[in-house]
Amino acid sequence: MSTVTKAQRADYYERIRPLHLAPLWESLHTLVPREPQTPCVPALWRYDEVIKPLLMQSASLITAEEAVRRVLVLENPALPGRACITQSLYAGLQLIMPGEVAPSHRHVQSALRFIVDGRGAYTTVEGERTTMVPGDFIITPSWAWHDHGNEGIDGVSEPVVWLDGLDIPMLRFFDAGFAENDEKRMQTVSHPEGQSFARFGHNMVPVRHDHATPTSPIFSYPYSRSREALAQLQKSEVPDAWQGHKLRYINPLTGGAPMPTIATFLQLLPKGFAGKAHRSTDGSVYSVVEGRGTAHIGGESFAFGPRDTFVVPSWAPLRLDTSEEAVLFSFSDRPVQLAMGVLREAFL
Ligand code: 1HN
Repeated sequence: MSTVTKAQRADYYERIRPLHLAPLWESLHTLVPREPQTPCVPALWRYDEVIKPLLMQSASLITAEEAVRRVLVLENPALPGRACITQSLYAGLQLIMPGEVAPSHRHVQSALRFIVDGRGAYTTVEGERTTMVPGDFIITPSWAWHDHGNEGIDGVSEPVVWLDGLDIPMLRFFDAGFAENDEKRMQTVSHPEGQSFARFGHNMVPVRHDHATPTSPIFSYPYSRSREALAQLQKSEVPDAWQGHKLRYINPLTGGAPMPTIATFLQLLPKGFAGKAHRSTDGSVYSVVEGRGTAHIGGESFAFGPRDTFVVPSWAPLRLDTSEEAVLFSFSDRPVQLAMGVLREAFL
């Protein structure tokens, strides 16, 4: 075989290419790398200085109605044009102005909303309306009808912005996406606000509800409740050296993640926290709710403040420091990796 030349191999590759054949031995190492080799890079989007002014400009260019959803997509800088922030997740910042309506539709893709700025908008999911305030985490399950509006609250009428997180790249990967527009612009509200939270949001569930759904029956996890839990923990336990006080949101029917494809978390880092580095195979998107600090991701450092969004690629070491007490929301594709038995984490 030592007499075989590079040219002979190249000639062979040329001959098999038109037959839609490829030599595995040329790509084996990149197909199964020794450790994750993500094309994604870490990045941070500043809200107050960059995103907010640009979103407000978009409002003078297009209405929510015409746009259907007026969103600035947060694209991973290394994956332009692909509408993804990691290989598996989509993220965007959506604006709805007072009086606007984002019309009713449904799709197979699951969505989360994390309210970033402003109050008085609502989303209606399967006939139940939820008013949004900053820090609330809201779910739109797969194939659930949803429309959004902004009618104001307590006399306040202001632009409302939230972070959308969807499993769009996963559905694209499986070529399993369907979508449908509603005949009505807005759904008829058929359940009183707060009904799903009353049924499922208090560590109790209705006795005659016995089937576990893959998506949490709670549409809205209010910030006031989650924040209170973190405040109590801060008084009573030592913060984890890597992640501070970190809780995961659950589907109360299963104890698993609120959505089959996306896990969500809320964590409190005390003022002056200097976290140890950790990494995991689930790349994560973070939204800063309160406080300031620095996220050291791989070899880069990003100063963060309220309403900023940043992305941590798969397997990139993350170290969090704070100069003020900080609260961070985050989401990742962890439930999918857990179902596949491939999730790995390292606390360094
Ligand atoms: C969508 O339906 C929403 O309902 C937001 O607010 C973002 C991105 C891609 C496809 C559908 C929404 C979306 C989306």
